[in-house]
Amino acid sequence: MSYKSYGTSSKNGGAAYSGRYKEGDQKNNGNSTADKMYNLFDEAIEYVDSLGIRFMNKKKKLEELQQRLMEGRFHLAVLGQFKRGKSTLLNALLGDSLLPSSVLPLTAIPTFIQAGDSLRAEALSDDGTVSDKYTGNSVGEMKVFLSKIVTEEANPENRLGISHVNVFHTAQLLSKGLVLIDTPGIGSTFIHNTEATLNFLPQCDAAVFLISADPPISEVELNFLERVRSRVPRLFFILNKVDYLSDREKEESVQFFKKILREEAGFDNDVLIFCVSALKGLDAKKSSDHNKWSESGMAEVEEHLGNFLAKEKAAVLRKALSSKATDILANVLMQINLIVRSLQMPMDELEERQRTFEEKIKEVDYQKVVAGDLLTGDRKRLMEFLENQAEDLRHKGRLHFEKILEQILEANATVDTARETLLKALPVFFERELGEMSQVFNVRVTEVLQPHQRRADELIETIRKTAAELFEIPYRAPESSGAFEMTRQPYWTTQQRRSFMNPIPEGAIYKLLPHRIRKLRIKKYLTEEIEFMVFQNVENLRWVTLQNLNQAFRRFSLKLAELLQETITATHGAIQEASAKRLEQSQAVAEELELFETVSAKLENIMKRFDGE
Ligand SMILES: Nc1nc2c(ncn2[C@@H]2O[C@H](COP(=O)(O)OP(=O)(O)OP(=O)(O)O)[C@@H](O)[C@H]2O)c(=O)[nH]1
Ligand SMILES: [Mg+2]
Repeated sequence: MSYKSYGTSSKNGGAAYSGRYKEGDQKNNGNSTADKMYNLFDEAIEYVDSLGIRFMNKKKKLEELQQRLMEGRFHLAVLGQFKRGKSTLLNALLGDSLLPSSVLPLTAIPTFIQAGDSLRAEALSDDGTVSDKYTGNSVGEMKVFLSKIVTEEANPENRLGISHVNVFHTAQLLSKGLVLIDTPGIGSTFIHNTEATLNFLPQCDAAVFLISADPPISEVELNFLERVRSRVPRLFFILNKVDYLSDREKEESVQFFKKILREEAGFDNDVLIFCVSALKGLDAKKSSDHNKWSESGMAEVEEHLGNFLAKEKAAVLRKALSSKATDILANVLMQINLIVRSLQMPMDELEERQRTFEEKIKEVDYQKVVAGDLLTGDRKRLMEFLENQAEDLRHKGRLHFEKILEQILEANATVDTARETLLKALPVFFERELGEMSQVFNVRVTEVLQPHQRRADELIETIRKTAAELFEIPYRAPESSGAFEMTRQPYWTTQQRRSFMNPIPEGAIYKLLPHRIRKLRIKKYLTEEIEFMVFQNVENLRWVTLQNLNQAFRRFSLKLAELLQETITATHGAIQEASAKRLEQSQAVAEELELFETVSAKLENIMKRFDGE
């Protein structure tokens, strides 16, 4: 079982995706806007760089933002019943027979495919460490590597304990930050895969659901879809294997499918359905046959993914990056202004203001200690809440499994059947609880940290505002909150199936016992086992949640300390440095003033352009 992070899941109420990319719809605007912004970053970085070593960290921050603009990840999960052709579809998009595909139910471990300089892969264990990797840059070898890990046949019941595999690929489609996720087919191998997929979905930005005409949509798929609807922010459909169908059959299939989706799963009539032959598409892509690629229906899918989805996400990302960039530049400008003022101000006045400022910093330091105490208190309360949740879950779990046991024994089941039924029910129950618990804690952690976040922002603001007032320079409140940012990287939860029960002691004498007594003994024995297994599983879940809580609080405290230090260096440090320079009475003062005045005009202009984004 593994949690990689507290993802703040985006829940848009599960509106099925109904918009459709139209030809000419700002087709290249996404790219050109991104390019424009990329250049703006270049310009800003260059000017900040010209200010010298003391602005290094600001330059680095701008570079990081520029990098994020480049990477802007968009997570798209490919879902569907086993054998619908998920792996083949992804292979077609990549243009390589990379992911193992077969007529037998196959993919058992999710695979995240993302942009990379060369073809390589890494398999991650449940605890987040890399357990195996491939770096050889050969498609054939990569397929062998993946087959060893992601297939049910080579890695039965996930004995290797892999949580997911990262594949890095050079495909153009991925270069704009699209991450494709091949998922294990629902309704096949592991019963708990369905729960794991459902828990994973809210963290993805979109999902594609694969169906095919033959066999028609099943009960399992419909049940699954009903639950998917409310969990995934965007969803669209692909009717695969249309090479089996005539045009008329294809049209009938689409209409039939729309009807089913509407009547059985509550979707709108205008859901987006693409018709493709992934197999044909794969052939076409491999032989660079453009006509065949279009005929396969894959060209339309590729265009949709590349332009529309990536663009949608990119617009949100660009907005966030603009305001962060503007804040950084505002800080640089403030620092410049402080230095300029300190260089120009009469010496005795400067010393006086410096003293007042130092007093204020001492006050902020004290408030920081108070804030730390409050944080420790909240952390303790959250830990207590976790203990209570775990206790409730133990109770709930015991009742749940004892009820199942009761039902099985009433039906006069054998020990083996009873054990098997309990084993099947185990992952289903705990995967669901895991998902719910993670959502409860996501909300709690965000709620608990919010006031601390505000307090942290206020402390930082106090320093900046005081500096601005004391030195009579313009002050600009930050647009984006900088102290704490949750990382949103989807995590996949896995629960290895292990045999949690010891064989029931069935000696010769035991077999001779009367039926009623035997049944009682089975019940007593299995009840003890249930107790143990519930305890163990809740313990796992509690431990993982605890690790995440600790990590969230640790990250918050570190970030706050770092930001405060940075603010003090940028203000107080800048003034101190300027006053030291004054004492040297050097020619450098005049030169520095000139440089700062020129660059500050340039940066103000760049900020206005970022604001316009
Ligand atoms: N005729 C035809 N066969 C296809 C097409 N796409 C996939 N297949 C075949 O369908 C079978 C299953 O394909 P996979 O890509 O392994 O399916 P999957 O959904 O990844 O299956 P699991 O990993 O088991 O969930 C393979 O034999 C593919 O060759 C298609 O467009 N047309
Ligand atoms: Mg597959």
